[in-house]
Amino acid sequence: MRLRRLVRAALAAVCIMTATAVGLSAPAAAAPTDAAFDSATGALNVDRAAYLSKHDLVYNRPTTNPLHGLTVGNGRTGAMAWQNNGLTMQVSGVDTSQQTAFGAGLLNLSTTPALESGYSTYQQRLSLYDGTLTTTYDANRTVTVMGVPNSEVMGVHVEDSRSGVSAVTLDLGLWDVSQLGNSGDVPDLNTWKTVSTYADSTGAGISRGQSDPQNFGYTLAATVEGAAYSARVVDGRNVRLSITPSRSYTIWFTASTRLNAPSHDSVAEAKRALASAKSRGYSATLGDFRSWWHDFWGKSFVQYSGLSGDADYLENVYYLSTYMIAAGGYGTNPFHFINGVFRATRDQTKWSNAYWFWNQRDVYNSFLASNHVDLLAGFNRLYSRNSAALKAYTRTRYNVDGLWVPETMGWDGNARGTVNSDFTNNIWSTGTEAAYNMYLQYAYTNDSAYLRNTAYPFMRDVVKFYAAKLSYDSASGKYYVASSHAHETYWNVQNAITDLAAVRTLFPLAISASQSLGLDADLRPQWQRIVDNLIAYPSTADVYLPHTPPLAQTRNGENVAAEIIWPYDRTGIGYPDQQKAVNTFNARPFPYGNVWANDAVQAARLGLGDQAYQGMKTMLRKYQTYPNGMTDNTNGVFEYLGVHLAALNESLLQSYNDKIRVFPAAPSDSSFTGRFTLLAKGGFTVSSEREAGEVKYIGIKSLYGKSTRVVNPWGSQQLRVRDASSGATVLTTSATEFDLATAAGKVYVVERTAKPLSSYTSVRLTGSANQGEKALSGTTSTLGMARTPNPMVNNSQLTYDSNWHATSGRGYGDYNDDTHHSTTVNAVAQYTFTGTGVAYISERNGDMGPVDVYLDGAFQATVDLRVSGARQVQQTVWQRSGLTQGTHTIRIVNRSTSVGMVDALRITP
Ligand SMILES: [Ca+2]
Repeated sequence: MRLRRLVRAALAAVCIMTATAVGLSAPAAAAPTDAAFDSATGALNVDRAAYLSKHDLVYNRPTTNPLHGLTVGNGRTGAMAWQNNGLTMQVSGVDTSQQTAFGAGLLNLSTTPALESGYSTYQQRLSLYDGTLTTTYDANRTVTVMGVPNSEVMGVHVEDSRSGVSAVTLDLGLWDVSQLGNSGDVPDLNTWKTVSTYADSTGAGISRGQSDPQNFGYTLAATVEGAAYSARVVDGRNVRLSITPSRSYTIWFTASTRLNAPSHDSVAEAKRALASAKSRGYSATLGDFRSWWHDFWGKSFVQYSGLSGDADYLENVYYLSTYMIAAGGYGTNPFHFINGVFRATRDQTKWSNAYWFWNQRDVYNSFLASNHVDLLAGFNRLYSRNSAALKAYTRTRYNVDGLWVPETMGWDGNARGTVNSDFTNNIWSTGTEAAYNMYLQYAYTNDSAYLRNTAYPFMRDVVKFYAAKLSYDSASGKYYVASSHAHETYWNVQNAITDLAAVRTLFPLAISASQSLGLDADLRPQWQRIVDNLIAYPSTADVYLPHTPPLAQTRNGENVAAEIIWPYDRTGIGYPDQQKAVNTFNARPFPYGNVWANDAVQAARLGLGDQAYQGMKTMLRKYQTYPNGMTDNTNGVFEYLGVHLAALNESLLQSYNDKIRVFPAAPSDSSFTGRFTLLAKGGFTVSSEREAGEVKYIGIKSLYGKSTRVVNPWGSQQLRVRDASSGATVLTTSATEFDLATAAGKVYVVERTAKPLSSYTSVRLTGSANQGEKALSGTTSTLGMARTPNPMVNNSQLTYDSNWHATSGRGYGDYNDDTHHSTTVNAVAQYTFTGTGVAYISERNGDMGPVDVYLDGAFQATVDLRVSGARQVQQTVWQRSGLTQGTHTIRIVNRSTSVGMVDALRITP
């Protein structure tokens, strides 16, 4: 994905952070005495309702900021909720417009007197386990957002026992769409500027895109259960339900799509879907909805905790991110990496509607291990259903009988975004990534019909593209790539490592699949000849290179050479070139350089547990800026959340190379506790626990009866494998790896002979509900909101003129490990706050100089930031208290060509 040029330059300047392993001390901890494996089910024994309640997002004060709205969804439809004259939500559906580049509309529920008046306690809770968003005002008002599971219908249930409520109003509306820009690549934008409305005895709605020739478009509509109401059209883009005040009622709303509606009639579908939900009723539907989410969470489990709470924070982000992506991941179209189903910016979108594969892969990768292969299947369908169009275009563009996939692809397979961009127009490797994902869908599900009918034909055609496009050097007898892009970062280069990795990944799989399926025997010799005679990866003695040197101009911020580690799976722990891969990782040019940086996943793959842990923290410090888990980054929304999911999974379990390896990249700190039940390639649900540095056991449930290979987590200590149902010992070994034949449905326990599972006390994992705001140490990242706002304002929140520069990741101990600085006389920084006092926080150092501080336009003091001796951080260099409660502006003006700096402000309420 293309970064804007300025951003790219700035990143190159400031990303000086190196991937240092932090010296986590490991004090001796008591050996663990309990274990949670359930030998009967072959999974961890978890009270999920209690455990997941630890990770509820809780706002203890209302937010009026749409960008901070909490996210609630049902698999196809999502809403972000905030308070603006009652409950306001922007509704989005995964199929509502061309890849959801446009939002569906706004819903507002208001009462007289207002919901948010006359109360003393407030709590809004996103319950991940139930999938619900509940707002409670005192003990007499509760508003619960939920939905019909995996549908285009959601609901708002209100319990309001206040006396004297005189009016309840539900508004559905759109913003002004007359100036709408064509960010959605829509054939006729007028179809999206035209809004129609209805209001009748069944409810009211608004529709857009009704004449879209591709059958996109939708109807946002609502009705009421449990209270009388009247419906009316307010104006050309707003409709209203006036509801008779009642103690208990439910508003059902839908963003019904033409795409998924019979005869593409979204108005009829909206009315049908609303009537259906109303007929089923709130109580039964809530039960359905909770059950759907409970089943979802029952597929897997992770615990990644300790390290003074920071690991727990990463675990919280894991569950929240899983929820957010799944909440919009079951549509006809995939969850888009930016547009998703959670937006609060009306129709405004930062990127087009097209799918950048590099970014989509981040969103979806984790769902293999977390046992939601059906989610990845939705992403794969985008490519498989367009395979005919892609093959036709490959013929047109390359005159090749094969399949090339555009890195940036439209919903219908169009390549406009790729071929019109210098960044992407010569990338070849995307087809392999798409084909490999299809193969992995097969490998995790054992769905041989899918392999035969969908995955293998796609793989074969991508292989045929490469076989036709590779060059052959008769002098050396080697196949090579004459000219392609090493992804977006090096253009028109020889032997892009991504292409060589693509061939080494896909060709052997295609050969093997063609053999097992008994297909294309005539093609196999050529494919094998290419594999056997492919040129080596470009490299020095120490590191892999992104392409044959000399290195081309850098065009984007991707660590291309490290791609062979992940997602191409060509090296990792235990490979002969592991050290070279580690060197390549350590020498990567853009550490954590953008919102889709997958460094932490690669660190985990290389067994660098502390770096994977620190890398996840670094990504959140840099990008998780909102208390709902989301980001203010202008180049992405959901990628860093997906990368986080994959990095955490790969820290706990790896199986990409058909070996089950538990805790390959756990943090070294002895306070770390890891537990999981995750899906391994080949069809095994694998459970294990690691506490105080000790791996207790491995539990393996075989889904399909395949054989696997297991890495001994205790080195060469003797272990045995027990059949959990009979208790019989299947094998005993001291080998560092061993093969395990399994029977479908059976559970196996891998345990040390010296300390078997039976020596642990059996426990059930539980937890208690979160009640407030969480913070990630050393960062400004928070989840949830406390009753009173955080008094700290980071440097990133001030307004600066162009003479200031952001610096981060220097490791000196600055607040959030970042600052702004200037060496320009009269450079101005300022910030407007509400409160009675302010403190200015900066470093002091020998190379720094004077700055002037103004408050509300009046000069306050000249502050000298120079100090002799060691650098001092987070110093309060000036402060003022006792101001009139209200709005004030602090201005900081640099006075010299020495360094002036802002690290943070601290506001007194
Ligand atoms: Ca700072």
